[in-house]
Amino acid sequence: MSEATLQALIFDVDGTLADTERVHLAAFNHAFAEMGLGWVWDEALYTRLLDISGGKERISHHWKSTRADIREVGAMALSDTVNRLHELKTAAYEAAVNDGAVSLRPGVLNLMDDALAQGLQLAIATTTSPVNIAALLRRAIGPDWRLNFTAIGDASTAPIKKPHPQVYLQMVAALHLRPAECIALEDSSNGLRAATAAGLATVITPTRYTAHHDFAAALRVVPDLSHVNLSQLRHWHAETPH
Ligand code: XBP
Ligand code: MG
Repeated sequence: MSEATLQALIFDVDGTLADTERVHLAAFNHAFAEMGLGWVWDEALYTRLLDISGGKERISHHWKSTRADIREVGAMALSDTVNRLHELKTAAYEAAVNDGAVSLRPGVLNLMDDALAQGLQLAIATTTSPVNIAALLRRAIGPDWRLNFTAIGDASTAPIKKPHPQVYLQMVAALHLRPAECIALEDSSNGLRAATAAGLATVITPTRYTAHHDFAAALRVVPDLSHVNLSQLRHWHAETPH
């Protein structure tokens, strides 16, 4: 039984706070059309591409693995094009979220409120861009959404993306806690591997994009957080060896 008490929850964003990937997918395809690339990612392909964390990394991976002409495009031109595509994609995603295309998954807000009311700290550990987090939480929580979080780790703070533990290590340090005093909440195997590598017990809420992932190392796998309250989390946390 653990002697560490639970003091913080660290939330992933895409797939955990909200089921966002279908909106990310539409935004990628919008950017490809704007640039006249003729690429269209369908659900099946995108589900496979989600093994690559990070939108820019995903575009580069796809380009390198599908387009023989890549060799003619100089490195500068390649990264410039990828950056431009990702800018267009991020703008389209933000506009869609601001128009209400995404809402928080069941139970997320209640668990956050529960945790804050009982003196726990909250943090965010995501691969995505800061503007995407702000759009989602400003709409779901309100203009003061940042006040709920002690720390936010994202693509701007942690360039080495999941499954590397960088963003989780940053958050544990920012919380001034030990990994044993935190629980991570994730939706994907890249996220689970990153949190586990940072020493964090992890609760998984899969989405249709990640239901086939390997979650053997998870503390618990639940359909969503609608049936997970803080005393439940404390109970599971107490079972973890520290
Ligand atoms: C999942 C990701 C992100 C999004 C796209 O993030 O891998 O890259 O798919 O967002 P999370 P960007 O760690 O929150 O699950 O295009 O901004 O990278
Ligand atoms: Mg995720």
